[in-house]
Amino acid sequence: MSATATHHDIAEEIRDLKKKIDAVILAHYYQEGEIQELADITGDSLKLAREATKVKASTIVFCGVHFMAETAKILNPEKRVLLPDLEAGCSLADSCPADKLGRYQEMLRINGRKFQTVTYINSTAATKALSDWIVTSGNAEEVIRRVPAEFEILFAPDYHLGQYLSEVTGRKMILWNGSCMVHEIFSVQDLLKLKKQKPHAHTIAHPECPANIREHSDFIGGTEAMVKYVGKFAEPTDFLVATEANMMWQLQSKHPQHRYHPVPGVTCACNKCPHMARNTLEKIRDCMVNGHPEITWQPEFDRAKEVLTRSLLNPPPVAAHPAGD
Ligand code: CIZ
Repeated sequence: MSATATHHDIAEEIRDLKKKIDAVILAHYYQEGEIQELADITGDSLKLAREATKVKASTIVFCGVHFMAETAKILNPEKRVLLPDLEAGCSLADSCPADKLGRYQEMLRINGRKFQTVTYINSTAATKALSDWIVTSGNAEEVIRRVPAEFEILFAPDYHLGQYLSEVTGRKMILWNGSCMVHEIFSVQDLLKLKKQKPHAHTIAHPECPANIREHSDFIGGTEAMVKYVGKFAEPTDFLVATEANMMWQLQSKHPQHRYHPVPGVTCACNKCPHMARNTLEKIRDCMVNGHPEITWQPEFDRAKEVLTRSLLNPPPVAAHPAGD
């Protein structure tokens, strides 16, 4: 293929490669639209982790960031998992290295605190391996309610998500001081300006947003919950959206009757995750041709697998109705 191959040509190459190497493409909602369009499955971390366990193909090409591809590998050790750019990281995962978390847990134990560690999926496998539970924005409330009441909760690494979960579940939490570089920078002044310009618009915000954005929102939820929420509006409606800007593509494609307006950041109006942006069509094609970068099994994956399986794949059974009901 020549250096001047268009995106259309590369997309065609990728479609051919999927058959040739027996691969499926999983893409997060924060990927560029052209990548989501090519994917066999799109979703948030929870949906993608669950769907990865149902994949029949021998190779998963994961278009997302490192911790997501790592999760797919951990839950499917027998599959080959390719990540187009190994450097696609996460500011939240970086904020909570396993050694630092381990030292903090040790300090709490020495001080006689009885706690369980609940960790956001945006974390490394080594950090997950030190945790009792893993949550995503899609199942966090449900998992928090599974933590026995006699334990305090150490919530890592997202301070804002932890604060939000503490508010909605009433559980006191010891909060790690991490944040997402994208959700952290929404400008409340610009949101208020936008709300004045569009007084009938509904504001939907991700729980990774700081409290000053959440308190001006009509709905707070992860990306999957946002898709469901806007789908309940039959009439064309304006939505002000406070999450990664590529989510607009997914909302537009599922519910095109509405109008979506990204809430601007303090320094720019785009709010795109620079890590997600590392994956490009060219890199997707190249990883399928070359068979790398590949996520390979690491010693900490065994323990991370136990926690991930319990937290994401084995929700508690729905309470049975008493006999005679
Ligand atoms: O759960 C995820 O995938 C993240 C990181 C955000 C969201 O709500 O989709």
